[in-house]
Amino acid sequence: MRINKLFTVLFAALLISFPLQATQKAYNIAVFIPGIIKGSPTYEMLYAGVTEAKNKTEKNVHIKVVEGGRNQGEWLNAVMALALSKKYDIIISSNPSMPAIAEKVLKAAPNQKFLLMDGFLTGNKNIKTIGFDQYEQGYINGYYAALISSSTMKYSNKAHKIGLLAGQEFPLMNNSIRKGFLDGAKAVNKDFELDFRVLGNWYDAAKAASITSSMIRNDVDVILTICGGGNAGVVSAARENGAYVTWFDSPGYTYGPKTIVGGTKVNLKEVCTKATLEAINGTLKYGTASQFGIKDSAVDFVFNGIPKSVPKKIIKKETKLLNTIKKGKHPMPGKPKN
Ligand code: RBF
Repeated sequence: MRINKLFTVLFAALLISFPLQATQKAYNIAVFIPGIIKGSPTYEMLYAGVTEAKNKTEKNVHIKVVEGGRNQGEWLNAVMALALSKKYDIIISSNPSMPAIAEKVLKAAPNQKFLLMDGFLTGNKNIKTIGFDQYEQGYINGYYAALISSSTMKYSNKAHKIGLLAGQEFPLMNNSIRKGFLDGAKAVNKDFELDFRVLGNWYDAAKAASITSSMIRNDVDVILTICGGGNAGVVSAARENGAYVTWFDSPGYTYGPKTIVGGTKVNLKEVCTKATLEAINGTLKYGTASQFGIKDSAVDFVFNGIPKSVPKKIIKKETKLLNTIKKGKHPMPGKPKN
């Protein structure tokens, strides 16, 4: 009889707790991609980072991914619609133009929370930004590009010219990445010049290939490519016309064996996973901006994958540069102050 009673109590307890679990509110994340994921290293890492957080947590997390597409004029309305739907606990996105868009959206949807990677903003209590030291990333990339350009490798010529193809111009591109890239090259030899070109979008691989060919005709022998889906055109033109490419933000060697000779990375995926988990657990510090660089191991050179054609001497010099920067012993007088 007593046992029967115990079972009844247990059964009742189970009945009560099941519906409770089922109705436990899910944490809803909207991932807004300002462009398209495929071919854009930072967006691929953003998506992978949020997905990893969902896999790591025991909480019930839903992710909705929205690609904003090529027309940047449509992004504000797309993010606004996500916020006004009031369906999402957080909107997660990435690129330096997103903090300004989020601020506009917050005027109409003041309770929306944002986690924005690759951007910088402090003082808005709904927005957390996490950025990387792009000057440093440009610098270590440019130093390596100049070493390749000065080498006796097959396609390296005598001219002290390296190139950078950007999808579009924006302050971080001009003041940090482009400047760091040239300053790094000048640390190898002050005669280095930069052939800087702009694709005008983040997808046109055919146009990127034709601009690349023109750079190579202009004696450029190493090109840093930062133009999303356009990167594929840079690699194919460099392969056909005899030049080298360096990659940015993520390891890129597999996209152009022998042609892609180097690359730098940011650990956006790992940092995004950590911040997303904090958001889910309610500990993310909104209103603040985090900035990570080489010393934090958040920006680095990718040694794994360098083709055999690259002289060991170059790899040694790049390793030495990184170690000196990590120890705080490599001055970078041109670095912009935040
Ligand atoms: N980078 C990409 O790889 N693909 C893109 O579609 C892309 N779109 C961008 C749009 C804007 C308005 C801005 C400011 C930057 C964009 N970037 C894009 C650059 C990206 O955020 C980052 O700065 C670079 O990848 C260098 O780390």
